[in-house]
Amino acid sequence: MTNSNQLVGSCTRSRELFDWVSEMAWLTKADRIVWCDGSEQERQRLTELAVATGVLIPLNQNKRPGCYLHRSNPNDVARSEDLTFICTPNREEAGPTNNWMPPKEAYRKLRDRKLRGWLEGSMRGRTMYVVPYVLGPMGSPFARVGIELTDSLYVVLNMRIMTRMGRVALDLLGGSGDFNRGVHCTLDLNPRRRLICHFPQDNTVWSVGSGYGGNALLSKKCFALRIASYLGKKEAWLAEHMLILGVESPHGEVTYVAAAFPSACGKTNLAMLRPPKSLDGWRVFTVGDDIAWMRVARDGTLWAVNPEAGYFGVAPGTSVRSNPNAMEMVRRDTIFTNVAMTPDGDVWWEGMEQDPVDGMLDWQGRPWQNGSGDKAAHPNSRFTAPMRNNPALSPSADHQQGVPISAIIFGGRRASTIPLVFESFDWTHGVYLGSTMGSETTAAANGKVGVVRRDPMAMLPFCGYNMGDYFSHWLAIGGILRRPPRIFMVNWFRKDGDGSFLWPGYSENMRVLKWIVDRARGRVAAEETPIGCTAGSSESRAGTELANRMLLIDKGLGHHLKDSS
Ligand code: OXD
Ligand code: MN
Repeated sequence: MTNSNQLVGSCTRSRELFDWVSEMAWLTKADRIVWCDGSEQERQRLTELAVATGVLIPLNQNKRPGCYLHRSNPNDVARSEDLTFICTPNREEAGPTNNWMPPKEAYRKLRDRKLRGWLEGSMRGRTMYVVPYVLGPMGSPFARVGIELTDSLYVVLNMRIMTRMGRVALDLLGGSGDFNRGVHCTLDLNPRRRLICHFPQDNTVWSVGSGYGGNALLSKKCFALRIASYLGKKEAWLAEHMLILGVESPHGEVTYVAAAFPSACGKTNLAMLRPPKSLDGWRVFTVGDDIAWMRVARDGTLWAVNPEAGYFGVAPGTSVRSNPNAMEMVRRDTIFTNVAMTPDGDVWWEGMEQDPVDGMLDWQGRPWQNGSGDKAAHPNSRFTAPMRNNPALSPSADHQQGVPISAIIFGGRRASTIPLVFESFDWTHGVYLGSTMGSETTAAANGKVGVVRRDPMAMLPFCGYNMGDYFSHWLAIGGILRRPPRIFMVNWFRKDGDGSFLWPGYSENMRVLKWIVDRARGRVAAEETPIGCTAGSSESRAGTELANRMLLIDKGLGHHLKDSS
């Protein structure tokens, strides 16, 4: 039974927040309510509890200080797109690409006492954590407050890394009632009682039956993309599934680029890219690796912030060659999910480019035999790491106004048809390219992997309203941009007749970025073709020669490329 005294210690000045937490505590019958303050003592206390209850397994603290392993329920390893709903008053608002449920029906299913709603009494014997968080840099006009109520310690500890979490959020909220209301309960992790419901009109998300990141860290896909895209449409801004990076030239000039790729198609790697030696003097800095909130400034330029404070990256395929900065980043303060464990308490995954050692445990904690054909790490195993540990973090990552965007890239995973890079003729054509984009599915979502599907702007699973209105919104934003970023399309994943990747990818993508930056700054000419503007023939010849050379040097690279995150 909830003790209302426990709510008194909440330190919120928001009556609406207090009342809402009380209402949810009453509905779920949580035994205890813990308001998270984001302090270091709290981290230690909750981590100890997570270890004591088997939620986290400590890794070798000499090798990986502050690092832990979590093994999820094997039925709960990826986003559940089929169980994700947009609950708007009418179907039209959710549009043809979203699952739709009327809000009344969703609320009834989850909370109606007579119908034994799934949340009714769902936290009996459990603790309800109140997780206040801020999306966007502190002090930024972009910043928004969310509150996630959850029964999962794993979620709390991940939210600490992924967002600016704790007292800072309550301070920012003050007495206001303007916050995203997120309710999360793992129930019994039964896929038949799993639902992720979004109520854009109520700025609310209710997610039950899953502990997986994209379903359960409500700040991420639920608030920062689905709900935020709806708010962006109402308030004339964009919430996008995009990384943000800064490219610094040898002369110290920095150009910011945002890039949309579907899940597990290389956003984290591109955002953290270390250029090859042959492009000495060029550097890449990460502003964000997954989500961009973008606004048109008074002077008609586009500015972006990363709403998050950490990265929830795909582990397989991450190596010293593919992403040296990520390998350095995950040496400390990282929660690994569903990777393999070595006998000395370190982590391992396919594509790490280190030989597996004897005596490893696979992602489910079972002894793993090299050569058995089974994956040691789950293909969608993840690391959750704070952005401050990224050696390539941009000094502007916490900038209140964000960074000015000069170029936007759209990219899918396509074995054929789409060339390495080309530029749209203008904003409208760029919107057309983004909206017709296709990509092969990956392990980031449940379902078949490797099937080409349309994934407009990499937002198919994340647009919180009608996709047709979303395209109109992009066109309308183009109408108020006085200096629109140039829009490009890329494809790192094209294969030859033998099934080998044609482009080496990873650090060599710097060559493509350089061309994009040079185009955005009006420094190089391009050839107009029916599909758009392409690199002049000398550049493309050089690119093809380079790709061929790389393939000869390392025919085996294609194998690793498949797992890029
Ligand atoms: C992610 C995803 O986790 O897109 O970022 O699935
Ligand atoms: Mn993503």
